[in-house]
Amino acid sequence: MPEKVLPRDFLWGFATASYQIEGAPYEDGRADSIWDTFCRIPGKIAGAENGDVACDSYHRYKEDVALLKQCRARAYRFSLSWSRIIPLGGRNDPINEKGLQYYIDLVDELLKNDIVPMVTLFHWDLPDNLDKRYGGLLNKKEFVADYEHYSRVVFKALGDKVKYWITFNEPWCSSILGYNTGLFAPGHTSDRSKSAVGDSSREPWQVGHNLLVAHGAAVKVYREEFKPKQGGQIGITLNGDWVEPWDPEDPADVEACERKLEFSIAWFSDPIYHGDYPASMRKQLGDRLPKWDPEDIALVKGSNDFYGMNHYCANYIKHKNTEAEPDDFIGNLESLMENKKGESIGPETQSVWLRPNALGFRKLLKWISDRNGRPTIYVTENGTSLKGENDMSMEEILKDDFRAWYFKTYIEAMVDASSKDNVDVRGYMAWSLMDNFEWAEGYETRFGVTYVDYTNGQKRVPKKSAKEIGDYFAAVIKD
Ligand code: GBH
Repeated sequence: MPEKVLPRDFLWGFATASYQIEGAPYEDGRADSIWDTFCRIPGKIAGAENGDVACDSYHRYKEDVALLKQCRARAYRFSLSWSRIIPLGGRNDPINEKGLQYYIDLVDELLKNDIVPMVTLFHWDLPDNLDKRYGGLLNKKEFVADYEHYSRVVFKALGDKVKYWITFNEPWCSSILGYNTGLFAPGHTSDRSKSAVGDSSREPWQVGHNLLVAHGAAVKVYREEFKPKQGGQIGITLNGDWVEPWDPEDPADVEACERKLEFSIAWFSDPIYHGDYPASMRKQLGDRLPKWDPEDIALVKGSNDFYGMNHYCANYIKHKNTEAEPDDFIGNLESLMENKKGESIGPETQSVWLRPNALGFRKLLKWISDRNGRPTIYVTENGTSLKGENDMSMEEILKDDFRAWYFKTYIEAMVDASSKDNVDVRGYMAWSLMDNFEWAEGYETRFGVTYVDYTNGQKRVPKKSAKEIGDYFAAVIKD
């Protein structure tokens, strides 16, 4: 490992999300989220699974905290289930004190163990009632007002104890997977064999816009009503993969790489750091990309105290010579696993989209830092699945050398970005503390550093990577 170069207070730990771990969907007054209802539609989730039990963290949160402690984690990033706190979701709907109490108890348990809570307000599980009532994320006026109210309820209840807030996890996924491909809840798409409703060419761009405005509105609430007393930080978490040209000699492939980063990352970060969408998106999408109202962009521009970065992998990018299809969302290009020479971007994993390439992490950290004026970055997710893990013996599962290697090389890449590329990275949350409900892939794909035995009372057993990640950080954080 490299030298001890990360700041003494570097915040590292593990991440999870409410619907992926909690279970207990009907307990203590919780109502459905769009993921509960989406899972009931036949064919949407591998193995017809759902989050009804998941890791049972609603009942086992003390075990989760004990695990974190055992791993020497300094922080824990988790998300709140909005429909546990305000079951019907809206600003005039009742608040469910029991649901709120669960999170107060979890935060107290973390603090008792000297673990810093980092809270995501929204990790995709919108109260289903809001989708039914007014179209959920598609309805800017209603959604923004309801999200603003929900965020205020949460800041008020938890803000004395929580100093790191993330408004939205990966708005790209809510927009594109929820409203273009239909792979994620609420499953809208133009493909009528998959969904009766949806317009893949327009809805995702409106949803992304609405999420940005809602983010800005919640940040305003926090900064005006809570931050002066509570003194925390707030930001949004964006996903993004690194890109390499399919043919580095072809300027069109090099240009396509930049366009891919703009369509997937700068779509959200440019309005926040620069006050408008990237020109490449405006050019391809025309009036399907919403225009900024002055009041809305005033909320959004400058709204990040930090940049939350989720990152997993890289791809080769090849330009296209044809005109963009109306449903295209990546910038009219091909995203590939192999380059012109037939070299793979990285080894295969259980996730078709994920091939590790640690140098890409270093490069993307620098790209984000350079484009946005050197923001403070917290890496809020990074991790990998492992090919065939679900079918391995217990012994093999617990000896997850591939995952340990992934973390080691990615942490080294981050250290290089920090010490050699002048990137201001101050935290890192590994995905995930434990195996959990992997959305449309059900329980087939495991991302945990802890094995969860779904057939045996959700028993948790730390894998090798759970033990080693703490060693990697001990080697690179200053004493
Ligand atoms: C994270 O997203 C999520 O925040 C987390 O909840 C999840 O468990 C974790 O990844 C592991 O998957 O299927 O070809 O349409 C990571 C970013 C972006 C990765 C969308 C998967 C889908 C590609 N994700 N991508 S595809």
